Amino acid sequence: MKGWWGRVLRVDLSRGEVKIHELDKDVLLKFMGGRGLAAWFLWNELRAGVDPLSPENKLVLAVGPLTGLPGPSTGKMVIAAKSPLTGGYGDGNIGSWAAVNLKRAGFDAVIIEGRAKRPSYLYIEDDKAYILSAEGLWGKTTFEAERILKEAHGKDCGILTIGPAGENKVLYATIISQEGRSGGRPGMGAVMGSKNLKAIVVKGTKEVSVADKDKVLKIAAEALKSIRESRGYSFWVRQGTMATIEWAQTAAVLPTYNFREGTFDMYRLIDGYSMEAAKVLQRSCPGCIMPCGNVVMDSEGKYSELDYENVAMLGSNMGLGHLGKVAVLNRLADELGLDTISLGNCLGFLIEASEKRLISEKIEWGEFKELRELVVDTAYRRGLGNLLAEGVKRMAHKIGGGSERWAMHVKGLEISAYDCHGAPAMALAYGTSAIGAHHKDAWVISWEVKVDRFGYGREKVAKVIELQRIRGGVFECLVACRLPWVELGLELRYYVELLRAITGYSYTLDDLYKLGDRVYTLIRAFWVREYASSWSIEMDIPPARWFEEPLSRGPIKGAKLDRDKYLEMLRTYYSLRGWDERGIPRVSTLEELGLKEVAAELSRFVELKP
Ligand code: PTT
Ligand code: SF4
Repeated sequence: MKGWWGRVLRVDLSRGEVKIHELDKDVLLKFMGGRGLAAWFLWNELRAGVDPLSPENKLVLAVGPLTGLPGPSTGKMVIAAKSPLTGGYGDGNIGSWAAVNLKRAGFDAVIIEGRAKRPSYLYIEDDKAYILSAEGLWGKTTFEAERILKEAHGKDCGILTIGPAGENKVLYATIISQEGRSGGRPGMGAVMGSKNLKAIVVKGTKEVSVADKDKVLKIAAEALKSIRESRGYSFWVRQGTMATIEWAQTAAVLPTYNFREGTFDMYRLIDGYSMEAAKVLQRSCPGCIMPCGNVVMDSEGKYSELDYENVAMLGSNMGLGHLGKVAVLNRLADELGLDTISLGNCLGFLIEASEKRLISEKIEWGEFKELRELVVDTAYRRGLGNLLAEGVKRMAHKIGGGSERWAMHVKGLEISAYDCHGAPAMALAYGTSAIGAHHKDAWVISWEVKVDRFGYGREKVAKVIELQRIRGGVFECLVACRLPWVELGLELRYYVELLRAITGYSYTLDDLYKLGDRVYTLIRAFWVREYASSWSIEMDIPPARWFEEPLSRGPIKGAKLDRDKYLEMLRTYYSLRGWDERGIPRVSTLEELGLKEVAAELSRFVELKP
């Protein structure tokens, strides 16, 4: 096959074995790569109810036909496993030289299972892999571990590592690369830690064979030209995702004080302009011509790479209006291997719990010194850090006092940095995202704010599904960064044309949309199988705060969601997706998407409607 190797590397850490096996062509055509392949492996290979932190769980790394080839921002990969935070399907998308190298090493995916007896790391190089000792690496931060491994294996390899948070199985520990790229929000770092796997080092030098090389180069050059000449290009290179702080403030969706408000009085102190003034470096994922890794010097004199989500969650959401200090917390999260979004949620929740006297400790909004200590304690599970390490859903369960109403999560995954008091479609996007409350699958809020702020109509539901197809389906399976399309309007036809030139198959955009629907429905089946009789539509409903406590200030003061109307939207969503009124895929839908065998398996756990 062209564009794929048709090969998977399987690593059994318990037995200390590595094996290579062929991948069925039909599976590749049906699930493509990245999230599609990962979901297919996890569906087929995991027993329902498996403990996510046991050796039985599997960690999948998957690239796609576009990964690492000439094109718009293709240095990305998907990392997936059953999530210890949510108990459902979990994944993340990371930009790293590890992605490019994995493709060049001759594999479409790596499946890691078992648990090593001693701390280990995986070294992959051109068709081969070795499990090596990580004795001297265990306990190191992600930055230290990556530097040591670079010295050992050379600068030309790609490296993924976990920090102390992953080692200590913090439920939202992530995997870090290149001192500022993070992947796997729903605890992929904890899964790696549970396997005693500190790092994955990849070196690849093989040439990927494509169907029409000249055409690939031509389309890639046209796409890059279109990116460079786009209207927003120069501003994007200046501020990247950090421009969103100002937009979110204006739209009153900037998470503030644990999502109590959507505006922050000190937003100017943490916005894209403040970042520009402090910027010392610009980084990017491999081969990207629209770099968005904006690095500032933090208040402790160290480099910290900032993104919107990080700054909103560790800044306004905790009442901290000081960019240098926010940058310290962000850099610590990267060094320790903690997801900034979940961390900012957990800390905001804890401060509110303290304010409401549900815990005895006194923690104030914006108190940097205490927050800094709590971040480190979380990674090591010390004191209150042990509570913070569990995520807001479990924290609320432990603290009680009605705190579940303002524990900001869906399905156990903490909400990303968009307040939804006045954004019903975005609330639905969180409610129905494939991994819990993450914006990656449908960042519908920018469209919603522009087009119809407070409506609950059918066109909003259709828009959420359309975005889930493209963002959660197409980009996650190809695998490529979605930002050239989202931020600079790069037309989707470039991706389709590239895919055709790479694989030689005559894909259409509709084929890719169907792929998106297939993968989304397969992931839904995974969730339902895990939760079986306890599955309920409550799983798709965002936290009570947005329905019960109106915004007390700002341009949309008084805004809150309407529960009945949200439920109506959810019913329309299920119906458009071909799922029943419980949000469970119908047999006819599964069959139509080529998932007949999934229907047979799922019907062992719940009764399926025709
Ligand atoms: C992603 C999530 C995001 S989404 C951000 S900022 W964003 C946070 N970044 C973190 C970080 O940094 N350090 C840390 N310790 N934790 C972090 N948690 C948060 O993780 C990221 C970019 C961004 S920046 C976004 S939107 C886009 N996401 C893409 C995606 O999901 N798919 C895709 N095909 N392309 C994407 N392009 C963009 O990539 P998760 P990255 Mg990320 C420091 O991992 O688990 O998906 O969560 O991968 O290489 O850091 O690039 O305003
Ligand atoms: Fe990476 Fe940003 Fe480029 Fe996307 S736009 S590939 S996230 S540097």
